[in-house]
Amino acid sequence: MQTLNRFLIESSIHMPLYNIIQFIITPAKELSRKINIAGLEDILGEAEATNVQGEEQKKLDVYANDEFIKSLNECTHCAAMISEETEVIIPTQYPNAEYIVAFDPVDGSSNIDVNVSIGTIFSVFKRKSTSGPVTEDDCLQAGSNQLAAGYIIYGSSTILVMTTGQGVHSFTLEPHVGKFYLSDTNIKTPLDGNIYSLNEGNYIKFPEGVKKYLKYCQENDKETNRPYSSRYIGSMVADFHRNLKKGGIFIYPNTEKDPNGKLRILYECNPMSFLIEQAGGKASNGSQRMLEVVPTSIHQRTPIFVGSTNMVNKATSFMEQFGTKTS
Ligand code: AHM
Repeated sequence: MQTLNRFLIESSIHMPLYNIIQFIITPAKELSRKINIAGLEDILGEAEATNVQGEEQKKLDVYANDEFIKSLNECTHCAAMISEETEVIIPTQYPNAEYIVAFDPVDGSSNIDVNVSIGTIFSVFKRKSTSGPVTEDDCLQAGSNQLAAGYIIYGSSTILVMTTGQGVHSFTLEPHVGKFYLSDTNIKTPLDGNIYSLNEGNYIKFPEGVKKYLKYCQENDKETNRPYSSRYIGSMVADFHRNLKKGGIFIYPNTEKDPNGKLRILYECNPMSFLIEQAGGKASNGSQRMLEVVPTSIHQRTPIFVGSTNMVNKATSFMEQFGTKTS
C-alpha cells in the first residue's frame, strides 16, 4: 500500500504544496478520531454562537476551525487563511509566505449530531502580491488559479480526495496506523449519470429553469434512463462524493430565500469545481463556468450545478431557456 506522502513525493509535487497538505491532514486526522467518538465527548450540539453568515455554529465547527487555524499557522508556506467560520482573513505567523488556504472546516453541519457523513473542504492558491499582510484583493481570484483542492469525507471510512491539477486521487485513512493510503487513482466521473441531488423541499422557491429541469429528471424515458433517482444527504461533500463515483448532478440554485445561492465560492464551490473538472465533469453557476467567476468578497455565495458533464449541460440549458427568476 502506498502512503499519501510517498504518492505525493513520487508525483513530484511542488514542495510548498506538499508541505501545506501535511498541515491540512494533520488536524483532519484528529478531527476524524473525534467524530468517530463524538457521542462520548462534549463536541455535539450548538456552540451557542453564530458565524459571519449568521448561521448557528456547532461545537464541532468551532473546534475544527480552531484546529485547522492552529495547524496552518505553523506552516511556513501559508501566509493567510480564509474560513467559513471566521469573518476576516486570518493571517499566519508567516505573512510574507506565498500561499493562501481557504477552507470549510466542517461541511454539512446540520448532520453532525445525527451520525451522517460530513467533511472538510480546502483550496490552495497563490496570493497576488509578493509580500506584506495578505489583503482581500489577494484572495479575490478565479477558481482556475487554484493549485490544489480537495476534501476529507468523514463517512463509513475517512477518505481524502484531492487534486493538484494532475487528476483526482483518493486516500483512505487507516485509523490504527494514523496514515492515509492511496485507495483510488485518476478518478473519472461518468459523462452521464442518473442521480440528481438537490433540496427538493425548496421546490416552490426554485428558479423556473431548475423547476423545469427537475420535471425533466422525473419524466419517463427509456433511452435516457429516466426517471433519475433523487439522492440528497444535505452534506455537499457526501452528495458530491457519491455523484463523483456513480455519475450524477448536485445542484444548489439561487432560491427566493437565498437569491445568490447558499454555498460559498472560495471554500466550497471552487474546490469542488476544480475536482470535478479534473475528473472529467463540469461545474457551472448556471450561466458561467464556475472556475471563471471572480468573487468580489471572501464569503460570496453562488448557485452551483456540478457533476457529470452531460447532466450539467442539460441543466444549464434549461436555465438558459427558462431563466433564473424565482417566483
Ligand atoms: P454548512 O457549511 O453550514 O454545513 O452548509 C453547507 C451545507 C452543504 O453541505 C449542503 O449541501 C447544504 O448546506 C445543505 O443545505 P440545505 O439544508 O439548505 O439543503
